[in-house]
Amino acid sequence: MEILPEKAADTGGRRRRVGLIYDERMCKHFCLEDETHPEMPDRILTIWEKLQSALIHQRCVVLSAKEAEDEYIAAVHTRKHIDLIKNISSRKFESRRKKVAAKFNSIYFNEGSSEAAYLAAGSLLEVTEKVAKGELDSAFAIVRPPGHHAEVDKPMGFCLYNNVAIATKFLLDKHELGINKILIVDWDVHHGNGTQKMFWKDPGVLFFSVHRHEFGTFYPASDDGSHIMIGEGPGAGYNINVPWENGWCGDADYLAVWDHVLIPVAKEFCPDIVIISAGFDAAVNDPLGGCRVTPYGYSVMLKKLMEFAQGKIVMTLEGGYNLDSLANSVLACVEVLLEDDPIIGSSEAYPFESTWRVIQAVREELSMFWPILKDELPKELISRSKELPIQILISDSDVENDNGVPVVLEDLGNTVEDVLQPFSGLRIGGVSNEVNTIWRSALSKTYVWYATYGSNMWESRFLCYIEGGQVEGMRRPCTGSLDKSVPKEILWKVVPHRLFFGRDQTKTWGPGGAAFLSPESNCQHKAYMCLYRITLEQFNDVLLQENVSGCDMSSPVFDLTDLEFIKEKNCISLEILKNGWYHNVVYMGNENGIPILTMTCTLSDVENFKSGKFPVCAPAKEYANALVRGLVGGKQLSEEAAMAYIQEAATKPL
Ligand code: Q9C
Ligand code: ZN
Repeated sequence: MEILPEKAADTGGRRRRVGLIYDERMCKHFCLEDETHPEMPDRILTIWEKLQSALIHQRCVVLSAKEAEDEYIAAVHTRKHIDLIKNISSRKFESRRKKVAAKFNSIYFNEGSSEAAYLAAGSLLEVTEKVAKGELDSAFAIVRPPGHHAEVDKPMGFCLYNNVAIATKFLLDKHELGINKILIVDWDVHHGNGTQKMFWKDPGVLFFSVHRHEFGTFYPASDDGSHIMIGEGPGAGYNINVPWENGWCGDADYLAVWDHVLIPVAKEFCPDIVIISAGFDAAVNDPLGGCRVTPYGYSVMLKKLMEFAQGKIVMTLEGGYNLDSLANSVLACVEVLLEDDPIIGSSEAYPFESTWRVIQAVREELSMFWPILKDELPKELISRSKELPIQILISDSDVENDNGVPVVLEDLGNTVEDVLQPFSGLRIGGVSNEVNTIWRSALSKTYVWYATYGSNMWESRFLCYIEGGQVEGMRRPCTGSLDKSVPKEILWKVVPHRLFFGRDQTKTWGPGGAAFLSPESNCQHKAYMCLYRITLEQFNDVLLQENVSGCDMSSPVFDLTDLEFIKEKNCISLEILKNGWYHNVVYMGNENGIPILTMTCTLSDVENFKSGKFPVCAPAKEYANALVRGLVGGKQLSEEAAMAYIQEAATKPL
């Protein structure tokens, strides 16, 4: 249990004036095609009802919503973008609305969108001005659509206008308000890409975002949210990203970031006002976020920010898609804005190991600009960490659904597939269970040749699957196998199979195709294979790293029975890995009495590549380099010959 003492803005004994703004006209924006779309009207309605039943509205200053004036919107958005949002709801746009929305990333429009967008931006402007002037101590704008993904010239990620950017620019431009330094805290689970870009070179705005990043694979899935994105020119050092490596982050993780990054920097920056991009999709049970922040956690995060700018805090809603979690979290925050009392509660004790790693990386990156971050964190402190709840392995390949359409991991919500972890302290098989040590010890006695034809021909790359780690060109580290002993033998073979490249991108190498080997042999073809002698236990760990999977490893994916089966039938498509690209294990005969196994797609997948249902795609440069390194390092081909070999496989029609 923790009691956080009251040391926030002193109002000299008078009650705090907290502004609240809400308008049901913002419910008129909704997704016609899908009424279960997470960014739904009920989000703000539920919040409002919650505050009313807690009689909060009676203790606040309730203001009426206003539409933003174009003048203020134009200070951050292009004319073209403003015209789009202004006109998209008009009758003459009706027939085109859906098509226009489809041009953008995660956007829908209806006849209520324009009005809602103007009200969301305008409402935030309204309370922001009042807080800046001191007419209010703080405020919460209960608005939608959200804003932080919206960029200068486009809507994105459920966001039409960038409400926070509009309010921020308004304050900076209205000099008589005397606001010169603005701290934006974006605690939505997603990176605030739009806001970041708008103040990239501006030292008057300290933009801080903590978000799931997972090495650039979590929405909005780009490198913009990386910790090395620190701003530019005069704005260098005024952009701070804290990118989570995994889901499940909770109060302890967020508070560690507050204590060891945000608060020390904010003390130094000394903002004139704080604006919070308050998404609540990092809340426990949120269907998109996969994190675990409790209402208590949010209230402590907020309380710690009330020390700044004499408590001048403006909060505005961004994401948050579990209606109960959302309403409870907002309520907890408004109570903090209202109360002078200390807040009482408790949450889990320790952050993840990855959280300390991220905090250290962020501190190092920014220590040049914020000397307070130079000190090393005490060993004692960072040695305490909580364990990830379940073991999931990282995969090379993306997941696809039955239609062959790639599934964005986030769409799977809070499931295990969503959480990938690159820890060296491996927890394969979950918390701890004897059950899985039984199959492991059984399979550890059988050897196989794992025959590779892609980047795993490069020995150092393959070793990442065994020992863990990351090589050049790889976007994120591997977990490795539980048994980290290196292959007993390596040998090369040329086989009569077709090598080709398909898919648009991989999580490990980025854009560009991945290698596949046609499962059927044909004497016209020639493919190089590098064979590693490993145990069947290790082969299971490799299979899982190649095919992202939510299996718990309490039983093997490919066992001795499967081995007997494919000796007979040549291949087996593993049901449990059916969404992975390399779910088909193919038997390619024996070498010194040891079976040769490879993993590739199925014959029916090959048909889909032929017909164009699955994309064929030349390998990305980084990925092709990995193959060349393998072939050259294995003394199979010269560099030129290796490049020609890949070139041919990439260009010859299937
Ligand atoms: N298949 C906010 O929380 N997910 N925006 C798209 C695509 C978009 C979230 C998944 C998530 C946007 C404000
Ligand atoms: Zn979000």
